Amino acid sequence: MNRRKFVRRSALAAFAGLIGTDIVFGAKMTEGYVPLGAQDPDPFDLFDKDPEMVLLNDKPWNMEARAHLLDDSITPNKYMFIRNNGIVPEQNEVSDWKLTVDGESVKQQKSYSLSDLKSRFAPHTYQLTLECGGNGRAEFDPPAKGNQWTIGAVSCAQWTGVRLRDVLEDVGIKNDAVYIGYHGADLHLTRDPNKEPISRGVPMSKALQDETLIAFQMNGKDIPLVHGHPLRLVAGGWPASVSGKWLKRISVRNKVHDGEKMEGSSYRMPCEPIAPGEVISDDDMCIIESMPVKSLITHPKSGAMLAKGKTMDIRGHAWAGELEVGKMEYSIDFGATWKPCSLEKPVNRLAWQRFSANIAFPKKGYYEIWAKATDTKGLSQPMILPGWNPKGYLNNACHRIAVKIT
Ligand SMILES: Nc1nc2c(c(=O)[nH]1)N[C@H]1C(S)=C(S)[C@@H](COP(=O)(O)O)O[C@H]1N2
Ligand SMILES: [Mo]
Repeated sequence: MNRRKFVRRSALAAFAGLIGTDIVFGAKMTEGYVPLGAQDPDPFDLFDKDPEMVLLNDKPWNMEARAHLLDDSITPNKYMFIRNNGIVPEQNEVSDWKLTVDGESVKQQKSYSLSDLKSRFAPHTYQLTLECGGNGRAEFDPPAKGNQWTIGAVSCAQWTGVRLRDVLEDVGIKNDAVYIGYHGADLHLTRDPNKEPISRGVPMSKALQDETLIAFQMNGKDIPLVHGHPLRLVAGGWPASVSGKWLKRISVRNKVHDGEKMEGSSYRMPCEPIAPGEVISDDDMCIIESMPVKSLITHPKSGAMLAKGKTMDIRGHAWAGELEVGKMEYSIDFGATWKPCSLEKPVNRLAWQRFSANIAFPKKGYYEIWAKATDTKGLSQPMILPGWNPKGYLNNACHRIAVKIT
């Protein structure tokens, strides 16, 4: 048999293997053709996502929500954005999953099974805002490479797990501990087992907060595979990149964690503002910690129409990283004047807050509704794009929707 025929037969056999049955007329398939049954599955089905979600990338999988899909107080899985840096791990070995805590600053390395974690530590549940540091990147000019997130890389689900602090206390931490770093089970895109797609972390002060969890449930059920099943770190209010999925190992470090995507321009901002497009040295970049104040109008959907004489109910969510949102306002005159929205307290620290308002419009025509949140330290969202930076992080400009009064 010649080489070409051999390659063709093995390709056919591989396809038949993927599909799970013989391809009856396989010999008639054009060379190079990939049968539908062997192509990547529909990601909306695969990850239980609503078809209105927006797929940004398939290698790796990245998907964002649209503003009106984020209307629920507690984000359901179907509207939760997906941000992967590598390949979602296959999970056949969940029953013997182990979490290891090691590093220079542990007294002695220790491992826990899932049932150890669940039986030996008290469970806690918090609703936690997770926003990708690159949410809003699409608006930067000159453009920043990476997923072109618009506004939908944010979620606020309910997470249940044990406190990282309780586990660290059980392990025994030395006085020189500075930082923790996570290691997940996902594969690097090159499939090189010696490379990690991402390994980030937080300073001890954040690691030891009540709300920093090693979670095993999301919205009262096992965490969905793509969001970190069976175990993930959740540290709300910081760039979601610190919330490590598929958690296998936590290292307690005696220096700032130097894992993948901790250095260079990854998740770091110019310590002092720079001009758009300016080249900046790594030494002048600072690690992003708390996320800035931000908000989203989740109802109505942009483009809504309303009959003249009626008033419009708007609502949405606002959040402010480590802080609370203290004030929420809206404008219908391009930011010239602002009126107050009513604003609820968060259900717990680090959860987003519901706001609402009832708006009257003076006459027929086109309007924009702009929403602006102010944190408890008095910092507000900018009306236009904030400071340009090489990777396009931290765009917290006011969200706007268009409405027509007819
Ligand atoms: N192991 C692992 N953890 C990870 C990532 C990843 O690629 N691998 N991505 C991070 C980034 S950049 C973000 S924004 C969040 C996204 O979480 P989600 O996909 O559950 O919404 O997970 C973080 N944790
Ligand atoms: Mo992210």
